[in-house]
Amino acid sequence: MKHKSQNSEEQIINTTCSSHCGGTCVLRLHVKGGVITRIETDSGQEPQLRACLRGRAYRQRVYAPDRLLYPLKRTGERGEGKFARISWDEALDTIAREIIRVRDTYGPASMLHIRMGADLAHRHTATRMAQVLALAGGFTETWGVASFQGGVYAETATYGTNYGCNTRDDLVNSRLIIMWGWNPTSTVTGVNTTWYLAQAKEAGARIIAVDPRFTDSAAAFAHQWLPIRPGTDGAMLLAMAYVMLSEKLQDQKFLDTYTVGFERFRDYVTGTDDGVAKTPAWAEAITGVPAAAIVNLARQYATTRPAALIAGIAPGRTAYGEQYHRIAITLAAMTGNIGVHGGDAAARAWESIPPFGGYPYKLRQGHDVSNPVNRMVPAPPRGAPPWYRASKVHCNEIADFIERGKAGGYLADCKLVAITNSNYVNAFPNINRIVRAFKSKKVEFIFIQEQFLTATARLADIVLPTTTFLERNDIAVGAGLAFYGYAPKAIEPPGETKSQAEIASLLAARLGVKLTEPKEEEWLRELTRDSEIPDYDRFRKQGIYRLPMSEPHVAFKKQIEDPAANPFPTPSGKIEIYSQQWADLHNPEISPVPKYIETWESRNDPLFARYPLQLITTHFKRRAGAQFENIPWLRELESQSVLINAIDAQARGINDGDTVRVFNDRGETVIRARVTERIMPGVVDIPNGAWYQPDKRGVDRAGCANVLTSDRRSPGGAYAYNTCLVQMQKL
Ligand SMILES: Nc1nc2c(c(=O)[nH]1)N[C@H]1C(S)=C(S)[C@@H](COP(=O)(O)OP(=O)(O)OC[C@H]3O[C@@H](n4cnc5c(=O)[nH]c(N)nc54)[C@H](O)[C@@H]3O)O[C@H]1N2
Ligand SMILES: Nc1nc2c(c(=O)[nH]1)N[C@H]1C(S)=C(S)[C@@H](COP(=O)(O)OP(=O)(O)OC[C@H]3O[C@@H](n4cnc5c(=O)[nH]c(N)nc54)[C@H](O)[C@@H]3O)O[C@H]1N2
Ligand SMILES: [Mo]
Repeated sequence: MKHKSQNSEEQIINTTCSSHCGGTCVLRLHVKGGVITRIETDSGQEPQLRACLRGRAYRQRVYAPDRLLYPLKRTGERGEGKFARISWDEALDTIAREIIRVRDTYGPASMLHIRMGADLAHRHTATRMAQVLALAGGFTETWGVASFQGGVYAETATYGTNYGCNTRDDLVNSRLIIMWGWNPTSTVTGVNTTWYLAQAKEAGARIIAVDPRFTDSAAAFAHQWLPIRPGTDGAMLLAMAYVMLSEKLQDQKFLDTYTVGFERFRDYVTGTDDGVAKTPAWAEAITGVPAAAIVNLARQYATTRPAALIAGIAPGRTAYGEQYHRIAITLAAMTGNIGVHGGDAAARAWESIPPFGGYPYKLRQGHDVSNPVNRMVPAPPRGAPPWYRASKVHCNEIADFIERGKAGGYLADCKLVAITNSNYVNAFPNINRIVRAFKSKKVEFIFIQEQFLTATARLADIVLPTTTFLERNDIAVGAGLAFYGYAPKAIEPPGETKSQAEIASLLAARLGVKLTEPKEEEWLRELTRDSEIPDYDRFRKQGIYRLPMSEPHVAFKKQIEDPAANPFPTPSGKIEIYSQQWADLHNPEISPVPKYIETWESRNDPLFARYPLQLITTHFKRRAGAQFENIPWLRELESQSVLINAIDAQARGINDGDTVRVFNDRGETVIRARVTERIMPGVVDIPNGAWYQPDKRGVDRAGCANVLTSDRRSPGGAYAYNTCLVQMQKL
C-alpha cells in the first residue's frame, strides 16, 4: 500500500480500527495524495462491522496539531513540559547508553518496563520493546491487567482458562439478559454488540441492568434498572443464590455433573458455616437493592431458559473484585446456563484478545518474551494470580518500587523506566504519589514512545514519536465476533514518527543484540500461518476474513455436551466452585469459596464520615482510556463532568453546570457538575481518562479521576478503581 504524494487519485483503503475499546470495526479511509481526507465505515456485506464516533474521528487524531513528530529531549524539570527537538540518532544513542550504564551498574532488574495495550494490535505492540530489553539482559516486568485482573484470576481458578465468552451474535438466543455493570453502548467491547442486543430485545428477551447508573445501554435496552451500590455486587449475587436454594430452583443435575465444591458454597450462603444467612434482607442493607427485587431477579434467572448473566468487568475493578466474578460464575452454574446457546458462562463480559481470552483463534502468539529477570526467582506458587511472579511489580506498586526498591523487598532499586503504549501516570490510581516518585531523583532515566505529550510523556527524559495504526502494517482480530482484520499502512508516517517494531530494531542494533525477526509482511504471514485464514494474500487484499461458522461460538459447549471427553482445564477437570489452589495459598482474603468480602472505603468505613460519596470512574463515550481526549470533534459531544444525583447535589447547594471540587486525602480535582437522576444517590461518577493538569497548588483542573483513586490493590491483583470515597463541594 504505497502512496505517492503526486498521486491525486482518491483511493479507498479498508482497514480495521485497532483502538483500545476493542471494537475492531471496519474503517474506509479516503486517501488522496497520501493524505486521509475522509473516514467512513463499513457499507458492505451484512452484518456490517460499523465503526463508532471515535474511529470515524481518527483523521483528527492522525493530523492533530499536537501530534509528536520528532524525538524530544527534556530541557526543564521533569513534568515542567520543556523539551527540545533532537535527532533519532541522539535519542537512540542516549537511550542505549543509559540502558547499558544502568544495567551494568545496578543490574537488569533495576530497569522497569511499563507496557499496556493502546491498540489491539499484534505486531506493533509493546512486546517489541520488551523483547529488546529482555535480550539486553532483562528487566523488571509489571503484572496486573488494569481492565479485568479480578476476572482473569477468577476465571482461571474456576474454569481453568481465560476463554469464557460467547460470540455476541449468541445474545439473540437469550430469553433473559442481565447487564451486570455493563454498558456496551459506550464501551463497545466488540463490534455490533448493541446491534445483537437490539435484536435480542426485538425477539422478546427480557433485559435487566444492574448498575449504579442508568446508562445509555439501560435506557435503550433494559426493561428494568436496578441501581446498586458500587463494590457490593457479590452480596446481591449471594442473596440470589440464597433464594434459588431456599426455593430449590438450582439446576442440581448440572452442579452434580460439572462442578466441585458446591456444598461448601451452599453452606456459606445458608449461613451453616458462619452463622450469617445471605438472605435478600441481608443483601438489601449492603447493596441498597430492595429485597423483593433481588428475589424477583433470582427467580427470573433460575427459571428463564436460556439466560445470560453478562458479568461486567467494572464491578470487578473494586476491592476483592475477584470474589464478585467467582460468585457470578457460580450462579451461571446454579442455573445451568454454561455451554448452552443463549446462556453465558458469566465469565468476564469483555475478553479482549489473546492471551486474555475472547474467541479462541488459532493465532500464534506475538507476545512471548523470555525475560532473564523472571528466571532469577522461583516459579510462583500454584494458584497465584495469573502472570504473577515474585520478580514482577504490580502496576499499582510502581511508586512503591521507586520509593523503596531493595529496602522494600524488591529485587533491585528502580533506576530506569521504559514506557511503551501507556499513559501510565494518567491511567493508574493515586497520581499524586506516582508523580512524586517519577520526579524523584531515584529514577535516573525515563523514556517513552508516544503520539502526544501526555502527562506521562511530560515526566520522561526522552520522548520517541510513534506511529498510529494507520501508518504501519498489522492485523487485528474480532473481539466479540470471529474475524481477522488487516490493518494496512494507509499513509506514510508523518514527520519523523516511527513504528513500534522499527524503534525496537533500531534500539536493538545500538545495544548489540539481534532481533531475529522476519520483515513486516513475512512476520504477519508467519503469525497467521497456522490460523483459520486459508489464503493470506487474499485476506490481505480483502481486508477482512470472517470465520465461517454454522452457529455462534459458545464457550465450554464441548465440556458440557461431552464432559467425559472434554474435561475443564482445572485440576479436577470440573468447574471449581471450591478452589483447592486458592485454599493452598492460605490467604484469608483469597477465599477458596466465593465470598462477599466488604471493600475498604465502604459506607461502613470510618472515612465515610468525612467522604460520604462513593466514586466510580467509568469509561467515556468520546475517549478510549485517555486516548482521543484532544480530538475537537469528540470534545463537542460531551463535557468532562462529575455525575451527581439531585438529592446529593441539593444537600450541597450544587446546581447543574456548577464548578465543583471533588476531593479526598489523596487529591483534589476541579470539574463541572452534572446533576441528574441517572445516577443513584450516594454515588458519583467521573469518567476516567481526562488529561491530568495540576495547578500550582497541585490541584488537578481537568477532572482527572485518578488523583482521587486508591493504589491499594485487591489480593488477586484487581485494581480498585471503583472503590473510592470522596466529598464534593461547590467552588
Ligand atoms: N480511574 C480509572 N482509571 C482507569 C480505569 C478506570 O476504569 N478508572 N481503567 C483502566 C483501564 S481498563 C485501562 S486498560 C487503562 C488504560 O491505560 P493506558 O493503556 O495507559 O491508557 P491509554 O489511554 O490507552 O494510553 C495509551 C497511550 O499510549 C500512547 N501510544 C503510544 N504508542 C501507541 C500506539 O502505537 N498506538 C496507540 N493507540 N497509542 C499509542 C497513546 O498516545 C496513549 O497516550 O486505564 C485504566 N485506568
Ligand atoms: N468508549 C469507550 N469504550 C471503551 C473504553 C473507553 O475508555 N471508552 N475502554 C475500553 C477498555 S480499556 C475497557 S477495560 C473496557 C471497560 O469496560 P467496562 O469496565 O465495562 O466500562 P465502565 O464504563 O467502567 O463500566 C461499565 C458499567 O459498570 C458500572 N459500574 C461501575 N462500578 C460498578 C459496581 O461496583 N457495580 C456495578 N454493578 N456496576 C458498576 C458503571 O456505572 C458502568 O455503567 O471498555 C473498553 N471500551
Ligand atoms: Mo481496559
